[in-house]
Amino acid sequence: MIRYYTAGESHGRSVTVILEGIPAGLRIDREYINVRLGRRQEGYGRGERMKIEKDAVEISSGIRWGETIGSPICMTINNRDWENWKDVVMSLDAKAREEDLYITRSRPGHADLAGVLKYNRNDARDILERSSARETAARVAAGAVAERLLEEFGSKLTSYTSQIGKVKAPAEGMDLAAIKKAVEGSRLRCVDVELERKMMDEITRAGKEGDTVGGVFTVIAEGVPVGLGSHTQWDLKIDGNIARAVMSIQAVKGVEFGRGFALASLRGSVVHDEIKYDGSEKKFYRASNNAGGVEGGMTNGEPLVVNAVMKPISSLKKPLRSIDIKTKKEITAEIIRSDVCAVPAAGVVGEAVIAIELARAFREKFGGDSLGEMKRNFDGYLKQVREY
Ligand code: EPS
Repeated sequence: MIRYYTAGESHGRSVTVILEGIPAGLRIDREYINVRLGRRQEGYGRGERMKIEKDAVEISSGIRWGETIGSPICMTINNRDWENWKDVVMSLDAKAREEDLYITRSRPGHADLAGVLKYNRNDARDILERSSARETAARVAAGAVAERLLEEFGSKLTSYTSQIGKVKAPAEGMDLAAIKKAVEGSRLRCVDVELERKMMDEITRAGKEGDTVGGVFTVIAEGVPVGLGSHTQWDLKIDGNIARAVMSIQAVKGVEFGRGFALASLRGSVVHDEIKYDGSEKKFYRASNNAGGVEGGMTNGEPLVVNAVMKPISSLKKPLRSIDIKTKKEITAEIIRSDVCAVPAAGVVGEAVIAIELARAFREKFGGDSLGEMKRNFDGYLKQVREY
């Protein structure tokens, strides 16, 4: 089974991921992972921190001579900023403690308050360091390996920014290749140059006002075979597992498949995707894709389309009212260096976590300790579907 754990604080030495269950014999190099790490760092609206970091992965296990060997893959991304924090704020040494540095003015919308109460801490830094979206660098590294595995089976993914604030930029009528081409040169991973400018204006305005702005990112996967996931048990349903993975991305507050919440106001007769059959390809397909590629907890062979809402970041330059956790007095919340908008980065993370969920479903369905074994099983299944 594919599973992973991350570790690391935002201003600690590094973030790390241990990824298990990738079959032996998958070719992968660091550059493939680093390109994706670089993408996660981009985007108009990021703060000063991204000028400090230049994320690159160090691999300490699981890969030998450019190939996976079936053992857990351990990957680390060092935090360059740690140099500025290691002696005092993030020191491991008890003698470095400075109570004057405690963060007690918890930010509305952040993990600060629930975290200090739950873990019985006096300094919200003990919470915010780990709840920080810095952790997502580790998930992108794991996602890159998963994406490499999916490539071997003809499945491809990308993400784009479909909304920033009030500006919407759908990729209607565009396939994955066209989306990929459009977003790679864009500072917001937006498919339309004119709308991208409007999105940038939204971010500039919010930043000038000491505010933040959220949006929606979309992840699309093509070439996903029919039958990943299962209708037979709640925790085998692929949409459930993908939704959980995407919801776990920092600041995501909603996930939908295909037309999602818009389906509420439509009749069944216009919602459900009619079934067709292509005799020459020997393939069932759908006349539309309102379901976003999943029915009954299983992929149906159409592109997987997932949208996720990212709330505006909760660290504000013009802070909201709050209560000091020490004095219990009304104050304004802590002002912390942060981003004005990180929706494009969240899209790259969305891509990564969905790649991991798809890879997990592949491994569950096709088994195999080596890539060759997995491919034989996959080819046998495709034959069964074709000859149905
Ligand atoms: C974050 C705050 C900012 C972001 C950070 C997430 O960091 P800092 O407090 O150092 O300015 O830049 O994101 C990253 C470091 C990253 O790599 O994405 C937060 O509070 O969540």
